[in-house]
Amino acid sequence: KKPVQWDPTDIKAELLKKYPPKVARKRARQILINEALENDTPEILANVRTIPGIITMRGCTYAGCKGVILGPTRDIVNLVHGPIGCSFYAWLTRRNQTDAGEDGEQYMNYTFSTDMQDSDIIFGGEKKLEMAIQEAYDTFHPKAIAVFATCPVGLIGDDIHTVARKMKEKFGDCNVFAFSCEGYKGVSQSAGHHIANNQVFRHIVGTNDEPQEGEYRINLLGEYNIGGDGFEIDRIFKKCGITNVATFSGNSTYDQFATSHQADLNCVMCHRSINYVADMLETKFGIPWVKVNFIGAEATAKSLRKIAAYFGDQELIDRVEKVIEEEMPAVKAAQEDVLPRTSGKTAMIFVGGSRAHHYQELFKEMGMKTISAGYEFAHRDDYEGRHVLPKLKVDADSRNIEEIEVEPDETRYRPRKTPEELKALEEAGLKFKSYEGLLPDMEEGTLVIDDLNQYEAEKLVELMKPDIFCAGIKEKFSIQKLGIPMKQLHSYDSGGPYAGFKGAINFYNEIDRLVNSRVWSYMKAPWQENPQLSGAYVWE
Ligand code: CFN
Ligand code: HCA
Repeated sequence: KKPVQWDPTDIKAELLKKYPPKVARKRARQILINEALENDTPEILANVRTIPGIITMRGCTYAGCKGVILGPTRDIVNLVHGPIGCSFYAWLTRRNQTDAGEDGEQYMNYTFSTDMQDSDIIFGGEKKLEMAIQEAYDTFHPKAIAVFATCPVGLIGDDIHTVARKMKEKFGDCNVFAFSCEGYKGVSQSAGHHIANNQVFRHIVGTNDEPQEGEYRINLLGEYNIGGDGFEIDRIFKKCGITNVATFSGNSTYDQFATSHQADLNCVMCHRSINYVADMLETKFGIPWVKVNFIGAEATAKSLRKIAAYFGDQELIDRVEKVIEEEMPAVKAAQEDVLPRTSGKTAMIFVGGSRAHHYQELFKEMGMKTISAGYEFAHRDDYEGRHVLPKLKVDADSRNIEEIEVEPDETRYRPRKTPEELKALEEAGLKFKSYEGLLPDMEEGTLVIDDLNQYEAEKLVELMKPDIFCAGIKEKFSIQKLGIPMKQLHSYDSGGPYAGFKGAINFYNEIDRLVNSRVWSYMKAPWQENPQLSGAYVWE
């Protein structure tokens, strides 16, 4: 292939060429040529409705609530009120892993559904829901049952909250609560995260004051144990002597949520999905939060140092350094092995609301450059790397979502550090409520695209020919048919973990195999069979 240095302006124009003028105007604001300069890059339009007719990569509000936030909890029965398809297609496909622990209580492998039929739509489904809750209770006697609304439930007006309340009172020893997370609400999964966070906070967080054991107590917010990521992070925490009170929500239990207000620090991994809980825990219980990232070996080391710096104990600081020293040689060896084969290669990442940023770290460690990336549903603050810009307070997707008022709970409010201590930590470089964003972290001239769609994905690959394309299952096969290796960064295909030190090694090896496999050269992409247009992006 003949190397050509593409001008990102041309690429953008090519992507927009096929659209009618009105669509092109809107998409133009969601496709941005990054200037990578502090705030000089124009604003990106994000968290807005997908134009009907466009085949988006996004999911729905129900997916964000039931699938993303509550799905990975292991001892809450997650009961879907709706047609069976909504349950079936969410059944273990996200690959959030579980370990039943000592109590053995875990319902993740089941799919609980009311299996709504036409007659339930016509005559109402509340009775059926009540029976399903009763059946789940009689069979399993769980600590809690969560009920999720799907689109038809909202349309016919079943009152799931009243049913839940009635059953909770009837049982006495089982918390039953419901989520109005109909798929059509909001503009993406993001609305579902918000709805889930609100209800988890209202119904579970802070309900158990029984003192918890352990030193250096943190909560890990926004880590879902995909491919066992959470297990690797917990392994590292344990080695460092850091107590993880609750993960929101990978392999979590009801009791972990209930006692999470006893932690001293919240570590936020995926800001997009869980920032609401971080804010509410801070307001009500005075727990500060810092942003962490365990994707990438360097990022992992940096995050561990951040946690140690917060607690400030020399013993912890030393132990963290020792763990980094012990883990790094294997990481470096794997890096050195792959670098000659991976350096200079290019990647594209289009996933969710945080991984399109986090995974650039891992590619950098392999000498690879991310030439184009974007989120499906992130908000502008995720792109820009700021926590809730004042002018962004009203999210497009919060039009349907109640804002819950949270007041400081003076009786249980426990300032972890004095304001002076927090200020001193900030001055020493520990930033609270802050995180790096995708735009400032990406290089100048890279293309940042919000809510990429089927058509643009194929066009982008055709024009820029990356060495690897990362997205989800809907994109996988159409991209592979273009002769480009495709890695799922949602479910990790069948791989993982990729977090932490061991995860980084797994990732280097897998990507090395993918970008250097000769199998792709046997494919004939449409532009090879009909070569009117040819070129590749070269990284100088
Ligand atoms: S595990 Fe997370 S990391 S929670 Fe979120 S924004 Fe989804 S399910 Mo898919 S892989 Fe993805 Fe992120 Fe946070 Fe996963 S990038 S889209 S809603 N996501
Ligand atoms: C969701 C879940 C998803 C989908 C992944 C994919 C996940 O948004 O409904 O498209 O492959 O990670 O499982 O994001």
